[in-house]
Amino acid sequence: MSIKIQVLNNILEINESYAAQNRETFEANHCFSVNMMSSPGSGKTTLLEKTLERLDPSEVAIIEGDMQTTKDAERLERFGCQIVQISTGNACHLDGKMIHDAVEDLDLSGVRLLVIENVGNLVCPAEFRVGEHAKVVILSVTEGEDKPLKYPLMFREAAVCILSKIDLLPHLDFSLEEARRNALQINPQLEFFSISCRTGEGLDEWTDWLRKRMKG
Ligand SMILES: Nc1nc2c(ncn2[C@@H]2O[C@H](COP(=O)(O)OP(=O)(O)O)[C@@H](O)[C@H]2O)c(=O)[nH]1
Ligand SMILES: [Mg+2]
Repeated sequence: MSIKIQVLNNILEINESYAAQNRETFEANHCFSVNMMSSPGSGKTTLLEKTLERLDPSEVAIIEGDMQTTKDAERLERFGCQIVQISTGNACHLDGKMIHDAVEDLDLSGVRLLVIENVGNLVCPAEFRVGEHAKVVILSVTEGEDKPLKYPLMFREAAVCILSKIDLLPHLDFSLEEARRNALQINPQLEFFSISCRTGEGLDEWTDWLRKRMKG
């Protein structure tokens, strides 16, 4: 048992060292970095598409983490921004080294925003810092208000919680207020955006938040 714990500690220590190096690289390039995490299908790639419609794609780079396919990267190709795909195979999260290696394939000069789309999963991605400035968790209204309580680490680590697909609210019993209350119980500092990528509601507020952090 103690040997297992030692191994895990070493893995996390090595990860922290890569995360610190990554952060230095982001800082040196004046590049704000966000790590987007959620369950599969809560709308990460769709939100990225809508975000890229509103920002200058030449100032944005994307790292796409996916276990098997390159489908998300293909969806974003039309914007012309730099994209690196990480295929994690069986791994359920991105770690510091994967981001370190991906960043080597990017030219960050002139890039003001790096968005990392993590593997869809509300558990493991929260355990591995990758050097990002902010973790953003997306919770779609079809997932239930209780998820912040069931997956507390994810919501504790996040700086921002996006409540997505709010156009579906009329068809559901989901309470935005209860979801917010549950998330704040885990992390009182969380900032919220309620967004529909279908109607566009909330997208301006979200992209304004990003713009303020993209250094000149
Ligand atoms: N109604 C509705 N559907 C959405 C919204 N955002 C994403 N979707 C749909 O949800 C599904 C999963 O979206 P995707 O962006 O691939 O999720 P990801 O797996 O988190 O990257 C797709 O069918 C999207 O069209 C939204 O705001 N409203
Ligand atoms: Mg996706």
